[in-house]
Amino acid sequence: MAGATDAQTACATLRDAARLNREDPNRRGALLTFGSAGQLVMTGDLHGNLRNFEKLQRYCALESSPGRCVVIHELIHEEPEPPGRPDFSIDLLLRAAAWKCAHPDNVFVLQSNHELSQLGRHEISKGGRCVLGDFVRGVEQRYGAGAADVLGAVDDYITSLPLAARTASGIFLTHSLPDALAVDSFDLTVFDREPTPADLAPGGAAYALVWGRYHTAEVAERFAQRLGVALFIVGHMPQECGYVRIGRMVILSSEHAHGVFVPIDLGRTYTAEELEESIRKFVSVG
Ligand SMILES: [Mn+2]
Repeated sequence: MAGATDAQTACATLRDAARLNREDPNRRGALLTFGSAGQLVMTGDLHGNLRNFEKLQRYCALESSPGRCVVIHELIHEEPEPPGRPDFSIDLLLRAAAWKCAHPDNVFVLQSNHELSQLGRHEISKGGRCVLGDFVRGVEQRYGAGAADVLGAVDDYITSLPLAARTASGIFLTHSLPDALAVDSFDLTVFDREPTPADLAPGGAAYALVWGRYHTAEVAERFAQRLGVALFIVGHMPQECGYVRIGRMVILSSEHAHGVFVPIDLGRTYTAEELEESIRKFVSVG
């Protein structure tokens, strides 16, 4: 039975990870940058999937691979199985925060729309299910009377997340891209500053970035030109087969049995086709 001590440990882990997120040496404003040495592993949405997360940890083997970085995003809000049980994706959020604390120079987490919905308490209704309500029930089951403190530390942690990462080779990593109609007017200066509460709320640039959907190759092309990048790797739009490539953009899903990730050699450039060929399935990881 979880109790106050567990809640204290969880809060300390989340607050330590939040501090590390804010103080990342790779970070300027809301943007992480990676140089041209080593390898970077990028996932799609994880949505509480501990099985794929553990495979990712085994694949990355950060204890013995200090030159490898890993970027993950959208960790919370799983699909409870069987229906009706609480959402225990707080477990993955804590495991990822602990991974960040253990390997602060190797583990990076990006802002996502489910995290922002949790922060803003904007309920998401999914097939009649209350996504935030189920998450809170899961936190209450795990931490009992300490649940409110843990939820407060989760808010601090979510607020600390950077919005995007870019590599020296011109790959831009983000949860999603702005909607087609917002691409040309999108406020790029949001990447230069610590996201403000207004940036993170509906109508804000950070919010628009992580909520955008249904991008065409032409939209990705226009946003790539504005940013001066060659390729995008994103998540957000679920891919039953694990991934899809749309022009300069690769969309990854990491939350199910057909989930994928992509290891990138930071020392070389990629065509979109080469990036697609580098995608790996979690089922291939022992
Ligand atoms: Mn999303």
